[in-house]
Amino acid sequence: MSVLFIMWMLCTLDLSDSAPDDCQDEIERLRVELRSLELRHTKQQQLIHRLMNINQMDDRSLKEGSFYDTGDTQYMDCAQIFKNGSTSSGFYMIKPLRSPTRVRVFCDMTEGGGWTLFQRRSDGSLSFDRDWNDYKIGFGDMKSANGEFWLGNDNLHYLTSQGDYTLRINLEDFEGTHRFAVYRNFKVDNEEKHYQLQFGMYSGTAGDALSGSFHPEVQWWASHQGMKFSTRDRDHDRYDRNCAQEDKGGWWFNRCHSANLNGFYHRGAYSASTDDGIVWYPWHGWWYSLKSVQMKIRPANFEPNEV
Ligand SMILES: [Ca+2]
Repeated sequence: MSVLFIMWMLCTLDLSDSAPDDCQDEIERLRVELRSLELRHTKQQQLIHRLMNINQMDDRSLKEGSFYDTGDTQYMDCAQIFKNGSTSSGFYMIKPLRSPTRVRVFCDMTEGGGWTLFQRRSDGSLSFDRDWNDYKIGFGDMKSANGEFWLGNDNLHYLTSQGDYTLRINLEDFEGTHRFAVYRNFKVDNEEKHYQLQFGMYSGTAGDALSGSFHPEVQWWASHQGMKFSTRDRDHDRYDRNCAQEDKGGWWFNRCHSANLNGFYHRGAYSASTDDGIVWYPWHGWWYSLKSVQMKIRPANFEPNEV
């Protein structure tokens, strides 16, 4: 506007080199240019608003986690859903063969796809220091894409009793390093057998905490092979006191553990009266609590689709 004003002043005072008509033409040209600039500015502002809205929507859907309705078709696990062509990670309904009801689960379609996630730790927002019934039926956030939860021991039994399953555990520390552990032949027995744990051969980068094979001398008390599930109110461990109470979570305790993935969320190196953190001993020892954990299963005979 100031340029237009100066031009108008010069034209009025007739001090410019240009003739008055040229002067008016120049003012008109500048006016048109100014209008066009204002229009472009408005359009850019609208575009910025639209982009900001799209980003907010992305944040919302990421936070809430997407639910995929597969209709009346009954799938026994996430591997079947993946094979049927649904390859996006998110929440689905499944019905394991022996389950009396349908179950909402998070299907992790990364790392080859078809993984049914049964445990997640991500930020310490949820307490895992819970009783037998909570662990039996499951608890936690089954809506957020990164929510913390335990799918439930009954569901774990229904899932793993319908075939040969592979367990994959993904771990991350507070330095941003990722490690994993894979166990073949993962099986969880029923409630009458106190959800007894069985697993086969280990492979991975995190070390074999579950069998305690990292140290033959501690294996007799640190291995989780064949252990029954314990909670603070149901002690089935091999310790004269109560591991679940001391280590603040339900787990297949021995006397007590070399892995405590349902432990207290301490955030990295910690000191406490017991090793109650989110522990994976062969990687960070008993006195380091991990940042994030995912435990998931997939049929052993699953073959990822070739892309
Ligand atoms: Ca005990």
